[in-house]
Amino acid sequence: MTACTERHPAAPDNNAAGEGQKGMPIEHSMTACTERHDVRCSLEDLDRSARRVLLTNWRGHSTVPAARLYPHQWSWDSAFVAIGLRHLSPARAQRELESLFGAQWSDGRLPHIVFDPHVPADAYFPGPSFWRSTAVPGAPGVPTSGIIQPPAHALAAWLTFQADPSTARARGFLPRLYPRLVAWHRYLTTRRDLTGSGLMCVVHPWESGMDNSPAWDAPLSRITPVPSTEFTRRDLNHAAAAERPTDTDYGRYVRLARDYRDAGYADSLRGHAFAVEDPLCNALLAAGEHALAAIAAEIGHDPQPHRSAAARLTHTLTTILYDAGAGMFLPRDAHTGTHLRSHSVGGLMPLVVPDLPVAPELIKTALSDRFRLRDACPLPSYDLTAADHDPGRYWRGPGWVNTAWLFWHGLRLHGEPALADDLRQGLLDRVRDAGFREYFDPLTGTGHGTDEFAWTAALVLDLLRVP
Ligand code: 2M8
Repeated sequence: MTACTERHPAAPDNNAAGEGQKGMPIEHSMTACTERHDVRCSLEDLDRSARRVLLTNWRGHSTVPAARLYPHQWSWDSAFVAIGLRHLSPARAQRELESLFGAQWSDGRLPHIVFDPHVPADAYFPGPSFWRSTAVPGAPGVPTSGIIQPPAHALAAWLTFQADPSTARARGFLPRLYPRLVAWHRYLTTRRDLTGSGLMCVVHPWESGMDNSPAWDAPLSRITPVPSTEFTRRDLNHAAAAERPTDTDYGRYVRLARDYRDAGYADSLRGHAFAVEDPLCNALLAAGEHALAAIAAEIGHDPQPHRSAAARLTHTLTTILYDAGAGMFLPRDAHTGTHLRSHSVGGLMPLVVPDLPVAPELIKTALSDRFRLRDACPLPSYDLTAADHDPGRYWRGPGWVNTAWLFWHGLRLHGEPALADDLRQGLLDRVRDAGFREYFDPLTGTGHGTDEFAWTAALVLDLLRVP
């Protein structure tokens, strides 16, 4: 028996923004299917289920990734959520991004979590009392974390605008967001260019979005873990330990975050024990500069500086992080100057960059035994042939819908519509069978992590609706 994902009661009407496409209130089209079916649910059911997840996770101004495991606003999650939400309510998709940028720091940093003050303090660790952001000059009044996440926001803002230009223009969406996006990219290209190479660094595995990736094992092994007796994990209340990071790795995450906090969130190579030039983040930054060029042109600013920045980033990314032998990009340890020779999905993500000179090579690698694009779905987060590939543990093997969506977007950009369509179909089938899970065994399709996961729902909606 396969599971239809539309098997829970309808969400309460918390549709504060209220508007769906073509003026239709979102909740009018909501009906609940309470059955499990012997056959796959229809695409209409899938669409309805996805909308329900986004309604349930909406908090009046932004969307939580998952009500219990992640009960606040996460940065790159909101970018992906906006990409799906734009099909339901363009205004709400705009608010998703606006509320995130409302918590931007004065140095341009966009925090990885914006905490909801109404959520109990012990619902998530590390919470506001750990990060102590409100005591930092230049941080907003609302509590946030002090680290960042991959810069998917300019791309999301441009896609959101394109869904409904007239609403966006009426709301002044891009003129208000553009300076904030520029400040965000400036923070990344200046304060986070820790080596002077022209690439940004992540200074914590959480910043990469692929937190527990084996790619970080080598630089992380230099970090002394904080003993697990000194903190209380909350994630294990909501997810199986076998699917989450170990206590030792958590202790290292806590050490890095604590040291950053205690240094006043100052950025320097010496100050960061963990510093990595990451292909995924730098690729999103380059793709984001292309999006900023389009945004600038739309609102009457000069797009040329963004085009130049995109070309510069693309060249530097390819020159420094592309490894011809591996046929993919590899992260570089900023302290040792050496590539981290593990094959994670992040190394395929530069396919989102228009004009990438090595797109065919990346696609070939995606089709190889390491990633098996034709039959492993979603694209595995880590090399299927590696001895330590773990199909159920977060970011150490399972496939995620967001990285698969980015690759799908890249396939379309680089003239591979047939492969893109197959990937799209595979993703929809996976979610129809297993539900809106956080991640999936790429070979069996078994769902893992939390359920009702917002970016899975949002990106399914996008896949269903983009022509
Ligand atoms: C996961 O990360 C958070 C920390 O930021 C966690 O494990 O508690 C990652 O998958 C990350 O990419 C994602 O943004 C976040 C919320 O979905 O969860």
